[in-house]
Amino acid sequence: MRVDILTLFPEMFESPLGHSILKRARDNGLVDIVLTNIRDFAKDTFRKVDDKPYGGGPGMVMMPGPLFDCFEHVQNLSPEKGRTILMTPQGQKFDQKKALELGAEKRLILIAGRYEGLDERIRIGLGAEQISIGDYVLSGGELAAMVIIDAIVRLLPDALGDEDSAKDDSFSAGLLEYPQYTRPEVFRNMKVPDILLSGDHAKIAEWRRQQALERTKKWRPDLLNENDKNEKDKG
Ligand code: 9D3
Repeated sequence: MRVDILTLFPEMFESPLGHSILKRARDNGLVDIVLTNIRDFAKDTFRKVDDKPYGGGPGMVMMPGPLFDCFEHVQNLSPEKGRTILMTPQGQKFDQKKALELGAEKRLILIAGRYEGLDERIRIGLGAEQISIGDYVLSGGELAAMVIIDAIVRLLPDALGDEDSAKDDSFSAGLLEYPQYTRPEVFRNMKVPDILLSGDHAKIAEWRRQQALERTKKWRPDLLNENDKNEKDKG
């Protein structure tokens, strides 16, 4: 998979993309991530990419010219057309279902904006879909783009080590995680549940499923579907 990122702050991406799962996925060639600085496509000597809003109002607006030129340049870096995504607070909310869907694409082109907004002709002219990562205000689209890349790349086949499995992820199963324990057996008077030490794997699996269900009911009832709600407390 190839992911292009258009941004005014390419340095912001270096650390997240240079560690752990994302680093390994890149090193192993599972994903090719290419950063392009929108400012490199500014037309004047001051490298200006924003301007005052027509009609007045606070803040600055991202100009269409540099972004369009940047986009056209980036698109031509690879023959695959790709799916273009504009990071904006107005977008559809990103979730695990969207991560799975985007993870199946051959190429993504993510655009991270800054300023109070983008010139409306960017949205219209690029024909891009818009994605938000949640209902809170960020300073720009960069962190949102990183969230999306992280969620997508870990789903690529072979991105995770053998120990890990995306199939086990709580949101894939639709439930929160069951409680986990490691050594020591007793910590500050709190004991590991006996069942986990019993060696009875069928019982352990059933206990974990029940715990996951309880926790989801208590903490995230919005995640439960009708089947889960109707499942009687057994065991
Ligand atoms: C004055 C109205 N603001 C909209 C709520 C203006 C505004 C605030 C913050 C415009 C852009 C931004 C920067 N945010 C993003 O670019 C962004 C974002 C977000 O703020 N929250 C969740 N997802 C995203 S994706 C991109």
